[in-house]
Amino acid sequence: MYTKTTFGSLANRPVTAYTIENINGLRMTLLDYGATWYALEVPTHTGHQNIMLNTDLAGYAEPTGYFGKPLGRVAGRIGEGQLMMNGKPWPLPANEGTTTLHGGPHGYSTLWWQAAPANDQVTFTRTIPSSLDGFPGDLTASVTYTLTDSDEVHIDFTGTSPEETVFNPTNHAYWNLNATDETIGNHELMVAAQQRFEAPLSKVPTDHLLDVTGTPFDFTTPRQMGPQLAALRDTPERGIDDIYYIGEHDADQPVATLRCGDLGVEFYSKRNALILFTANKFGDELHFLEKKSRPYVGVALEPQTAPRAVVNPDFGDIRLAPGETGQAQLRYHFTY
Ligand code: FUC
Repeated sequence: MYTKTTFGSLANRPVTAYTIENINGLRMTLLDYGATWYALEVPTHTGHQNIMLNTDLAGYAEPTGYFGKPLGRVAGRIGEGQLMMNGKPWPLPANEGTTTLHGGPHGYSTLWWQAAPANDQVTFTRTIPSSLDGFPGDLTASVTYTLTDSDEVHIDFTGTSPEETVFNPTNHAYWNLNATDETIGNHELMVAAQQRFEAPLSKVPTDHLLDVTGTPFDFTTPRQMGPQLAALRDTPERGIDDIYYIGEHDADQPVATLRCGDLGVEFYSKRNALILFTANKFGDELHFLEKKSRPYVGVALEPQTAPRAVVNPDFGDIRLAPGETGQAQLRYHFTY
């Protein structure tokens, strides 16, 4: 069953929320603005507990308000604001210096979507003309969030365009599994990757992979995050904002797991990379409804094809041929 409520209004337009609850009492709430994953509430002894960072509509409308939002057409950073399409440069609008970040200034996260709710899922659809987001080809896109009775959320992305384009979406949910207002320092994290991409201060990755073994970036076996982050406090980033390279892997094995006490999230994806971002510089400029904004207030895990695939096909293929339907799936399994 789903319930539909008016969440608020933004730019004189009503924002609608859809809440789906499964047979175990697990609840997911979505917004049509930004096709946003607003909340995931687990049933506990003392009632429901939301484990995602969420904010108000003003916060979601900020250009960097990526909380729980889908990122597309291309998640991550495209350096020098340009693609190569059939050997020719295709300039893109930039939104971080000369970089095009998370689909650029008019990416998925900034748009209004048409919602089609059903018993256990909501599909958000829309067309994104090339003239709107600056990427090649008019894209017909969908983002479907499904809550299963086996306590999984599946996010299915599709995209198709009459002209050749690029397609590499993900979701930017931030997690904090604490019932009280603590940071993610007490969470235990596993990331099934032995390498991360080297990146200069621009965070646009190079082709060079760095071994994480024995470094504060090493989560190949479950590690408590606090001590790892403390070891990075004197680096320019003061934490983790890195692209882990997972490579080929068994899709039935989680690419990452996050735990805190009785609560856990397992992340499944067929794709070869995962961005791990620990909100290292968050402060008073942000406002979350249930947690005070500060460094490490949440952690984002963003499975995707390695952003470097934009320039180097050795790291994956994100091209979408004319008329072909691009597909990507993220799966989250919750334990509580
Ligand atoms: C992640 C990071 C970025 C950025 C964004 C909000 O994807 O890689 O650096 O801060 O989220």
